[in-house]
Amino acid sequence: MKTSIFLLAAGLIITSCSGGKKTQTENPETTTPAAKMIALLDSTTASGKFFFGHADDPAYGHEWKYEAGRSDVKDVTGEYPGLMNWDLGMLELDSTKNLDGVPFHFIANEIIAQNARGGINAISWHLRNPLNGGDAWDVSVSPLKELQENQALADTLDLWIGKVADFIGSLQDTDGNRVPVIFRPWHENTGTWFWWGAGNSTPEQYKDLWKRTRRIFDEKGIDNVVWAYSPDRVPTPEQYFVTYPGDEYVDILGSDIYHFGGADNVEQYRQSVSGLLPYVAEEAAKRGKLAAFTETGLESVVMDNWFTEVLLPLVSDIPVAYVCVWRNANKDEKPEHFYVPYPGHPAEADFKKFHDNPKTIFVK
Ligand code: BMA
Repeated sequence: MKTSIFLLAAGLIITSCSGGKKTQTENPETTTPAAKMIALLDSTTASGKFFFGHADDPAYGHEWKYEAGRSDVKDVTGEYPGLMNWDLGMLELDSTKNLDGVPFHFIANEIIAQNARGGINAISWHLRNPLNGGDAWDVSVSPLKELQENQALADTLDLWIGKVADFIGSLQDTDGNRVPVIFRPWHENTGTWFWWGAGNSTPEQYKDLWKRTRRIFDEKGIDNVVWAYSPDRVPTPEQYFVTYPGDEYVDILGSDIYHFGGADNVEQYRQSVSGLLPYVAEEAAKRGKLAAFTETGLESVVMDNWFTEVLLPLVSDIPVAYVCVWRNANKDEKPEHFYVPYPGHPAEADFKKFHDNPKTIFVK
């Protein structure tokens, strides 16, 4: 991977990116927004640093909502997170706001602003269940088991995927260039809680879903997506690849692993992470892909030293391009549901220390 960056810098055309193909002819892939972001993430990984990410960061925090320029991460550290995660759930229904009430025009503007300040953006999608209209967690019916025989259902799903493709394709900077984003659809599929997850689809049906998604994006010529595969924890590392769609569909190998149970469960969390992420990173390197810790966190940050004593040592030696924690829901809605400390929280000083560590990337 390093080689390709040097060659790029020297103006030669070679790519190690999207689709796993390496070509040495004139290749538009080297100049697409996606290819540029892959090169950036590649050099970040090579430098031993990682982007620190936070979901919905400038939209709302534990004690505020929609205050221009505000962010709980910035309130504590003085900088924005290096990565922001955004969710497109409800875009498929033409709603103006996502499932957590964040307006889609706000999301688009903030993605563009984050890109302009040198940060990066990732997108998740908690979409509705296309078979019964329930939410992403509605597993009472399994659309993927019926997709082959149910053309109306397939049409709905294709339409929904197309809307997300159009939204992502519409993200442009002030020069009119598409803004690259990491898209990690169909996440946490090794868990049983989403309608696309384990128990609600076979591995083949799940892989077909990825292929369908890629086909729709490719047909629309969307060239600003870096594709991330992000299953939840798996019992053995080998199981990670049971639902893997294939190297031609994926750029980033990631995983979502949360720390549940506070101080009593630190060892369990450590084992879950160190039992999988190093293997994932090694596989990524072998396949010419990137690795990332796509979602993690300790809800309410109930350990005052979690960022520097638990998370940082755990990921320090694993070559991941980014580490993302989940959102700081507003206290009026979900008072316990936050993953970075806000001013006055007991973990504030530790998070500041985490920010000051040279390995973590935040942006001004
Ligand atoms: C979940 C929770 C939910 C939220 C969803 C999508 O983990 O934070 O409250 O609706 O993510 O952001």
